[in-house]
Amino acid sequence: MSSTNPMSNLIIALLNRVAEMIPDSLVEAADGVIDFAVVRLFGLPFIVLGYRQTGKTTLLQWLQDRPHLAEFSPEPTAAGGEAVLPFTKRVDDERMRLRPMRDVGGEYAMWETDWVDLLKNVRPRGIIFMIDHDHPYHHKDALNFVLQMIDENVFSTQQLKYFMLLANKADLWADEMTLDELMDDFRNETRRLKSQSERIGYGFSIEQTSLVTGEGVEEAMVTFFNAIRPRSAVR
Ligand SMILES: Nc1nc2c(ncn2[C@@H]2O[C@H](COP(=O)(O)OP(=O)(O)O)[C@@H](O)[C@H]2O)c(=O)[nH]1
Ligand SMILES: [Mg+2]
Repeated sequence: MSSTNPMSNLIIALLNRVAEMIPDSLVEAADGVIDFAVVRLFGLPFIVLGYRQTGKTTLLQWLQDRPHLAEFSPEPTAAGGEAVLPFTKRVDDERMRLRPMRDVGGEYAMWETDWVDLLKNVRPRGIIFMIDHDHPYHHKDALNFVLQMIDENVFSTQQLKYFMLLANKADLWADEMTLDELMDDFRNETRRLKSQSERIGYGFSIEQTSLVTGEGVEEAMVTFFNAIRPRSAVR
């Protein structure tokens, strides 16, 4: 379309004039409404990461209300991961549409590929990072990788509102130690997480869960999804 067309020129001039008249506060409110509408339509974007065998697949099953059997023992998630379609979940008495996109594996070889791709594709509003009581050095590596990945992918983490670390499998360790004792191995990483959250401006918390007994899971998910949902500016 040629911009020398007098009608187009008039329309453009009018639109520019209207744009000038809209106060910034209204533009911000409109951003809020757009976020809200996009999430309603496409689902709340979040990702689940963590070293292998920490319960990522089990958590995604739990969220999808797949009945959790005691003997439920998913196969290790293969390279590339598995697609997870958006689904609706009742959280805190509200129906929320959730979009985790993929269930990825936790092997070292998958971090640079599947984890980075997932971050870029989802542009998550929240990250759930899972650990358990075994092999703390692997979880430390994985957590450091994720914190580094957040720093290196500014565009993909623009919407990040919350980082939740789940110390899972509490049924296997909580009798022997407290959450603080478990997290003792992660002092440097916790400090790094805290300082990054302050620098970039996202919230974070560390929660104890067991996907086998259900301990702490519902509460953690309510906190997480409430922290990352956009709120409509209009009521
Ligand atoms: N005891 C115990 N086992 C769990 C818990 N959560 C998951 N598991 C088991 O740990 C194994 C690995 O879980 P999975 O979800 O496949 O981990 P992923 O590799 O991170 O996806 C499976 O056998 C699960 O049944 C938990 O809270 N407690
Ligand atoms: Mg898995």
